Amino acid sequence: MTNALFSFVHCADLHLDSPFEGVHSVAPEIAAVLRDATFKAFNNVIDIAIQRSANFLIVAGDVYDGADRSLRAQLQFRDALRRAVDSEMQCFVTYGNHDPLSGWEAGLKVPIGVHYFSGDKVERIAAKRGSEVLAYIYGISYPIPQVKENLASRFRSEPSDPFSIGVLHCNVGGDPNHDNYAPCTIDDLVVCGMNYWALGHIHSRKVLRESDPCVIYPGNTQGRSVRELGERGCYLVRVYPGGHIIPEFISTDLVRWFVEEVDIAELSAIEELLQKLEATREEVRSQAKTHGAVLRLRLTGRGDLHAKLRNVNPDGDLAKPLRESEVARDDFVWVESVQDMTRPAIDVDQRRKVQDFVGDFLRAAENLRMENDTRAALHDLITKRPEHRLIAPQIDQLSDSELLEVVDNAETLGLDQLLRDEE
Ligand SMILES: [Mn+2]
Repeated sequence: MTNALFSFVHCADLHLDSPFEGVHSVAPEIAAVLRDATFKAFNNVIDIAIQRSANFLIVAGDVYDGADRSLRAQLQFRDALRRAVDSEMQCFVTYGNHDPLSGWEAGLKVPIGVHYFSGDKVERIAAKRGSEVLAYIYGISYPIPQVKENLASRFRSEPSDPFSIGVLHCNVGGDPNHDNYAPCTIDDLVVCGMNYWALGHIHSRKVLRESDPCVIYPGNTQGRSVRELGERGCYLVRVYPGGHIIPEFISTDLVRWFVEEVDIAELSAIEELLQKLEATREEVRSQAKTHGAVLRLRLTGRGDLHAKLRNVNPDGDLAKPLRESEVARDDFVWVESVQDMTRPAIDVDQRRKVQDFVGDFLRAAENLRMENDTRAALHDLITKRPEHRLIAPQIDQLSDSELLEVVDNAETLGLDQLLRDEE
């Protein structure tokens, strides 16, 4: 194959210095690894760019986790960019909803060779090798956190560009899992005349379009919660004669998140469960390869063990033994939590048909689930109770599916109590 004309690295959503969500009672040694993970991930991006001799680097927004960017994050970001420009690599940076221009800046000197896009208008900057222009980079930063305008419509490439790249932090196609900032459609991006769109904002990587133009969300460089599973990284994009583009994903993360389900159906003793959890932990260790891992374990299924788990503290009795001896390892698997979602061994559908008090209880729960508006029905039921005043605000915050989960859990809990009395 012919050599690439040039190449660049595209990353986004570094969220420097952001805390790992939901990791409680964590050993200090592991906490230190987690605290540094976002920084080291970005340093991995720079290492990759240098080792692969990329000509320039693009960061498509959300460099920082909060508008009150920590000084530590600003210093580390600046130092990492300096390493890039010392290797003769230009850097192009936009800010997104997490780190808009209205946020706090320490006023650090910007290394020569780094360009921050302004928030007023789309700027057009040349990416060069010596005096040769390789591409023009178009970009705009968020002046404020919540940009509702379709910023894509402001981009237009110049016909004389050898290659055009748009850099934008935006929500393409109204992804409901992310705030709908700078909303646009894929067609809005196609008409701008770019060869490549370096996007940011959506944390799961996605190639939205392979060519004419190539449109990519690289995802974030380090997963930070149970919602951000699996490997995370950046794209090395090689451009060939004729504008042919080959993007290569390269992982940059230090620590990976996993969620594993463990079915209790075949298990009869807590001892067996512990063995199965340990085996699951070891599977995750081999999947994570040499990376650290954070693991959420979900106990699922129906079985006799469900009743035995009533007397078990998931964190103290199950998670804690699994965490022992993890601290000293580079390839640690830190069990974040063990969640008990098991159900009793009985056939609930059959039990619901029996004409007794337990049957009445199960039918009432089922009726509630089958209501056209479960939320309103639940509301009617509990407004008459004195504790309603305390729990009403929390109930209002639950999504419909979370509310149904609450009803399911309440049914299981009630059934456990009633069956215990029957035993
Ligand atoms: Mn982000």
